[in-house]
Amino acid sequence: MLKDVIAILASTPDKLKREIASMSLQEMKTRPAASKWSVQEVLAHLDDLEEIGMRARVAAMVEMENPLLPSFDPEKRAEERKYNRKNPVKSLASFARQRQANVKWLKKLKPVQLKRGGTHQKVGALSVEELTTEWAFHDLGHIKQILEIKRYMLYPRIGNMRAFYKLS
Ligand code: NI
Repeated sequence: MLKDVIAILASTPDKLKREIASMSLQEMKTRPAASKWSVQEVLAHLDDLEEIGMRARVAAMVEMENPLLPSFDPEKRAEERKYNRKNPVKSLASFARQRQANVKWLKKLKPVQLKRGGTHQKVGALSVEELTTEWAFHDLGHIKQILEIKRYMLYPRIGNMRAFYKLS
């Protein structure tokens, strides 16, 4: 049941740990561009959203009849919750703890529960299955973002080979 999705969700904390293992605190705090998040901010975001963006929404759909799932603005939350002051190692540890519990919980959901639904304030109807899949999709996007930050870090050091690459 959603085996591929659960596998992604379960593997994300270790993937993140591996990617940041070689980074200094300063590197993790550095934004690759003025408008792009640093690794520190990405990790704080994942830690912060694990409950309100994901677990609480899935739980509401399982426990209630077509609940309204409130929307929120990630950029605004990043400012309010001061993501740029969070300790990235602590954020990752907290995210990993939550994720481990959530994977265990998700594995216990029955097929009939996966079909239950709710209404997202902005995008409308959603099922447990869709939101759980989006959870994995969201993970991969942020892993990709961290890889991109690491590419930004190497870019100035590749000399004339820069001509072959354009950073997005
Ligand atoms: Ni996100």
